[in-house]
Amino acid sequence: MSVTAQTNVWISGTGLFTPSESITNEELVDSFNEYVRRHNETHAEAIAEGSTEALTESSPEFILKASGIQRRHVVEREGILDPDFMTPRLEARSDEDPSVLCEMGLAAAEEALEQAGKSARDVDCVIVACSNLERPYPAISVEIQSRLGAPGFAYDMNVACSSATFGLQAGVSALQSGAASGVLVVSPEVCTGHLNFRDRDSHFIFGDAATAVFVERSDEPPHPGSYLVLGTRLVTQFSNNIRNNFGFLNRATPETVGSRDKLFVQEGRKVFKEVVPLVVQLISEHLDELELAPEDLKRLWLHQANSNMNELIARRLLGDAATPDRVPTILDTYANTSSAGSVIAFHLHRDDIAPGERGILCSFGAGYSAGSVVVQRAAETD
Ligand code: CO8
Repeated sequence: MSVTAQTNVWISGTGLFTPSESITNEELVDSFNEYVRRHNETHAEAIAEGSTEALTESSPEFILKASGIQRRHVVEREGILDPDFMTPRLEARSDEDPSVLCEMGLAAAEEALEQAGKSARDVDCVIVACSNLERPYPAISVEIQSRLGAPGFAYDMNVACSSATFGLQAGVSALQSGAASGVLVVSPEVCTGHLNFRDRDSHFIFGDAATAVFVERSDEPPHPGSYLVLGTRLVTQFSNNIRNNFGFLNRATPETVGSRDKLFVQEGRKVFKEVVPLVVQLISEHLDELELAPEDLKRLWLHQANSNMNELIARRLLGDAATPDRVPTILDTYANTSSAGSVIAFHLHRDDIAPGERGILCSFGAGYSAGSVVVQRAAETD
């Protein structure tokens, strides 16, 4: 499904919240390997008998080579690095305090509004679009709306790693239909809360961050740094290769509570193989529809899951012209922040785009789901 902009809709501000704490690959692997040593020592007899398998250590060299990740920002590092706990440890909050996602999202939202030169009065729709919501209700978006003091309406949505681009499409549609005049799409991601730090295959993949994008309707560019949305396009295709079975029905089958599938699990190789062609097809079809060619894109702000995956996507689209500056990487320092990834790349790597030049935000992940948003920097004469 795609929407080609008929009314001018602009991205006029973006914001990023980065947690102050971070973990290097070496620190993460030290903690994981200590867990492995303890596990193998405790189960030495069963391992010797062959009734239990010994766990294998992780390595920082593998992580960097397989993913491009060097470190990740996290909401809380001590709990993650404690081999007895291996989960972020957060203090309980009262219902009167802002929730964790609200606090992170609010920080990003305030920066996006400041960049756009707008206040909360200019926002009449808040969409929280992210992979895992802290609670079912009340919606985090309504909490953010209330704390900002914005009128209008708000709702939460989840399309895993593609949440932000799906949220942008919803925002653009609301602006074009007249349902809203200023939309904040907020993506707070505490990926470490649903990552199994005891799983060697995936313990290194994710980090935490929050982003916000302000979109508005206007005949003229709101300011010279604004980006006109030329079109959005979405696609989904069911797959069990990335899955998390945590949910409210777990308590109805208590014998399954706490099992491995109640956190993030994936078949990483299959995801790599199947998602690359899906994304290349999505971008190619979207560009065709807009009568553009890959060469017309100055920058590809891609989802940040794996640097090898992004290189391959870029090479299939651009050939030898797929240089690192054209396809920026932020996952070396942020790791995979799910829906926030492509927006972080856009937030940090767009100042050198010249007036009138174009680029694409593209996300992809569980579902499978993929979304693209083609944008053009305001021309000088606009
Ligand atoms: N240390 C050392 N060696 C290791 C480790 C490790 N930690 N892990 C695996 N190995 C070994 C394996 O045992 C294997 O050894 P052998 O060859 O002897 O069998 C070898 O390394 C190769 O293993 P893999 O085939 O698994 O390694 P890959 O090269 O495929 O790399 C990746 C693994 C990095 C996971 C890669 O497959 C990948 O990035 N795939 C794409 C994944 C992707 O894009 N997923 C999207 C998920 S994000 C999303 O949709 C959002 C979900 C919601 C957010 C969830 C938040 C928690």
